[in-house]
Amino acid sequence: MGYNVVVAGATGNVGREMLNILAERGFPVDKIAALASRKSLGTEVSFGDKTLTTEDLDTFDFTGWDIALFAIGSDATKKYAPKAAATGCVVIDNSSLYRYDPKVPLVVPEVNPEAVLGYKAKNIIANPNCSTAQMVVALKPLHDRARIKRVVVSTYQSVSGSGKEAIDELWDQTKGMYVPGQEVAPSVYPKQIAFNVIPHIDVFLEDGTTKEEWKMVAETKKIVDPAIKVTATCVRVPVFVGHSESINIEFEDHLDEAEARDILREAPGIMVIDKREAGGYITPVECVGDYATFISRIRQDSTIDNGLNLWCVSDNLRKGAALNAVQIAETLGARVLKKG
Ligand code: 11C
Repeated sequence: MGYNVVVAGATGNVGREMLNILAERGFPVDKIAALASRKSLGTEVSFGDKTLTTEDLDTFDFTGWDIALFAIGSDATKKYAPKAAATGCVVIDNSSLYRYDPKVPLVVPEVNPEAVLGYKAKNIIANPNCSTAQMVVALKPLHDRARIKRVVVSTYQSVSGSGKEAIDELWDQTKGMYVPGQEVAPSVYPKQIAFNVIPHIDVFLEDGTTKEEWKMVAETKKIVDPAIKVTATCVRVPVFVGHSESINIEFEDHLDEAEARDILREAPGIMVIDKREAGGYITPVECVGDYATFISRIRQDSTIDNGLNLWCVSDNLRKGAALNAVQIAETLGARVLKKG
C-alpha cells in the first residue's frame, strides 16, 4: 500500500521535477494528481512512463490524499495550503510562506530529519530556499565536528531559480546579442543577464541586504544552529541550472583541510570532487540532473585561526527544491505515516 500524492504547480520547473523525482526514486504512490492553475489546466505532464493531465487546483478536494507537494509560490500557497492541511493531507511547501513560522518545521533531511515530527502543529512542512539547502548539507557535518562560528557566503545563482520566463530571457537575450535589431531588453531582471552578473536576488531590505541574503541567514539558523552567524551576497549569473557558492567558514575548533575533506566524503548527500589541477572541480553544468551537493576547492583559510574555504554546487531545481521536498516526503513516510 502506497500514498495518495498531489503535486500542486505541476507544470512549473519545480513541479515537473517533483514528478520526475517521485518516479525516479520509486516513491510508493497509489494515486497521483497533478494540479495547476486555471491557465495551465489540461496541460499534460510526465510521471515516469505515464502522462498525467493537470486538474484544477482551485476546485480540488484534498480529502483522502496523504501528501501534497506544493510548488505554487507564496500567494497561492496562502490560499490552498490551509485548505489541504485541514483535510489531514500533509503539505510539503516549496514557497517561503511558512519557513519562518515557529510552528512549521523547515527540513533538509540530511541535516535535521527529526524536525519532520513537528509537522503536526499545522500539517505543513516547509522546504528551504535552494541556496540554503545546498549550503546546510555541507555545513552540518563540519559543524558537528568543529562548531561553526561564522559563514561568509557568495552565491552564483542560475536563472532557473527565477522561473521559466527567466530561462527564456537569458536564452533570447544571448541570441539577440548576435543579431542586430533583435536585442532583448531586460524584463524579468532589472539589468541585462546575458554575459553579465547581477548582485541582486529578491527584494531589497532596509539594511541594504536582499531578501535572498536574509533567507540564507534565517534558514541556516533554523535548520542547523541558531548560534551560527551568516553573512551572504547573492548574485545572479548567466547559467541556466545549478547554483554555485563560495563559502568561507570560521570554526571554534581547528579543522584541518584533510580531515574536512574526509568528513565531507562520508557525509550524506555530498560528493567531493577536489583535485588540485585544471578541471579537478565541479561546475554547474556538470551538476544538472544530479541529486548530490558537490564540494570542491576545500582549503585552509590562513587569514583566521580556524578557517576553511570551499566551493559548493548543486542542481537548484533538485536538491534546492524538488528533490528535497521528495526526501521530506520519504522521511515523513518512513518515520510517521508508515505506508508503502
Ligand atoms: C532564486 N533562490 O534562485 C531563488 C528561488 O525562496 O524559494 C527560490 C526562492 C524561494 O531566485
